[in-house]
Amino acid sequence: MYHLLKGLHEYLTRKEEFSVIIIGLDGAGKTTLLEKIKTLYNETPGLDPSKIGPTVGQNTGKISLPSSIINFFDLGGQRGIRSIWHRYYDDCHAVAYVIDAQDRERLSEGWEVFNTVLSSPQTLNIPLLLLANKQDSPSSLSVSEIRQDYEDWDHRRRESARRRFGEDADAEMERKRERIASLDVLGVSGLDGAGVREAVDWLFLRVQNSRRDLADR
Ligand SMILES: Nc1nc2c(ncn2[C@@H]2O[C@H](COP(=O)(O)OP(=O)(O)OP(=O)(O)O)[C@@H](O)[C@H]2O)c(=O)[nH]1
Ligand SMILES: [Mg+2]
Repeated sequence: MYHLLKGLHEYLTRKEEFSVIIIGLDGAGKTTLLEKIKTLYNETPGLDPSKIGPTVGQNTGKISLPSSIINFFDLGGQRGIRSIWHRYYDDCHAVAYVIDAQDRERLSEGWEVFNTVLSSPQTLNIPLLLLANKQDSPSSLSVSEIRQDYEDWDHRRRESARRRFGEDADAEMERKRERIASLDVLGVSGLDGAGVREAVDWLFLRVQNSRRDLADR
């Protein structure tokens, strides 16, 4: 009887698990952000920023929310490591793309890489959040400036594609444009934690909703 009740209790209180990948250029602040998430949500604090070096491979972190568990995979952003990102797309429930809002010189590189993520068919139906990191820094671009910079970059890219290849009326391009128009951008600081809870809430709500949408199909 005890085992039966224990099993029933475990079944009823079982939490759904979701996986979220954190990607973006090297130095964007992904690991610092993940460690801050651990500090905010877990009893054991994450690493101090001074102890964090460039990621070769991946870091993981698990947080427990009242009804769910989220497993984060922070993937190294150096050029040579980016080629492994796509291996995670099929099994993740959401993507957080981190941009360094302070590093104006690398914004275009960040958008180029972001564009390849958006262009991957595997990410098409997965919730995607753009995080404008390092908002603690006075020289960082704000959320609206980051969005504007991305839209300007995307406009230039489409114009140059049109000049080279003619009209870009294909459905693929149209879907990407819709996705960009509805893209959510949140400002965060992995260093001081500003906006981090809002970003986790966003991810949690979106993975729950997309799970429900799939169940309704
Ligand atoms: N001012 C400021 N600096 C930050 C913030 N987050 C990270 N940094 C700094 O940015 C640098 C890179 O941070 P990481 O977290 O190692 O960056 P990463 O994206 O994990 O880099 P890779 O592992 O190489 O892909 C470090 O010097 C961090 O202290 C932030 O929110 N604000
Ligand atoms: Mg890292």
